[in-house]
Amino acid sequence: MYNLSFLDNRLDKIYNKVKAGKRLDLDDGLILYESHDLSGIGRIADFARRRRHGDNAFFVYNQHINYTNLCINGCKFCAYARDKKTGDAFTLSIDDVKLKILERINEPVREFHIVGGLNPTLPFDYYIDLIKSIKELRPEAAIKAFTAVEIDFIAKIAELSLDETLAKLINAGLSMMPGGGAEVMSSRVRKKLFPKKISAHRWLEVMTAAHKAGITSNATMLYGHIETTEERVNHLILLRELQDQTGGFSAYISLAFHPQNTQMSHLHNTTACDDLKNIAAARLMLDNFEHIKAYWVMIGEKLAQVALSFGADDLDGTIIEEKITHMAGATSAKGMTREEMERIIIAAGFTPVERDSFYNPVRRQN
Ligand code: V47
Ligand code: SF4
Repeated sequence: MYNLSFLDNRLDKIYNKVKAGKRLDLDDGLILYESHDLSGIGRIADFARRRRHGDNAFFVYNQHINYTNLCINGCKFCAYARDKKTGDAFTLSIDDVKLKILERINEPVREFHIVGGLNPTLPFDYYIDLIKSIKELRPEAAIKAFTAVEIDFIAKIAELSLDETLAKLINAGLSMMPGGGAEVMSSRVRKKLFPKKISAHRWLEVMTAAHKAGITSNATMLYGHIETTEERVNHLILLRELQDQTGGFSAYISLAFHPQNTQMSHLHNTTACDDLKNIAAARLMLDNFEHIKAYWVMIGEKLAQVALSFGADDLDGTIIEEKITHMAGATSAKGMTREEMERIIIAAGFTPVERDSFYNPVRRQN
């Protein structure tokens, strides 16, 4: 395992750095994305992955709740949002949310993943009640809710500072934040695809405030649209720098762009090679992130299984009702059972470890 040879000899230098625990730089990141030695990149990422996690592969028993699809941001890559009350626009009342929780109350759900659009008709109390009512029904489960984009919006609605808003949400039961909304941290891409969304600077500022307030969060990158390789690598470096400062990121997830039903439907879906490279490059560039997810909803169950040998150590969750990617044409299942999750992990040669939101093992299958 320790002596690897590569088709692309530029990978020798990268492997030597990784073995010595030295940090990769922008040029190394560019090589990882540009090289066609896919198996070589994968083997280096697998080395780094096994050094941290051996053959453990994590997943969580979770439930997604999308509380509204009304959104004022109009991002061009989004198939989920509606900008006004049309037939398929929705906002869940607190009772609707409770019903969704009660429908699955007999299942061992350990995490609620709650995200939605920026809906200006919802008052601050809605967000507090949403969290409190879930916590009342499911005190043992963690609530991972609201991207940095939503937190910024909720603070404006509440007319409170970022710190005050976070404190109230945490007091209501918020225990973690998902990593969405970062997209690609480039002002060029932002201007073209999501000009109304908060800037990269603000996304990082919200995450810093959340970490300082004592909660962890995830981080993402949306790739496979108009971003350059350099913009991808810079994005990873920005995440790494923040992680150096706060240590508050728990996992990184690369999000493969799905073009169907978006304003960019002329673009192609990402390829398997690009999906795997994104996961491997993240494992190697993000040397201070413990967990790299292969989000099976985006890349499909089969490629997610392969991604476990390309640097990923986590398959995210069972989910059951995913909307955001499926509205943009995802062909993966809408959910997986615990048994399916364990089956694909074992078939890939890894040991399934069911975890909670904070990566404490809750069930291990040997
Ligand atoms: O913020 C929107 C992205 C994100 C599309 O933190 C799209 O554990 C692809 O962040 N094609 C939501 N992506 C998903 C997300 C996430 C998922 C799973 C786990 C976690 C976590 C976070 O999806 C959005 C946006 O960046 N997105 N539209 C699309 N057409
Ligand atoms: Fe709104 Fe998020 Fe969709 Fe952008 S990606 S339009 S912020 S729901």
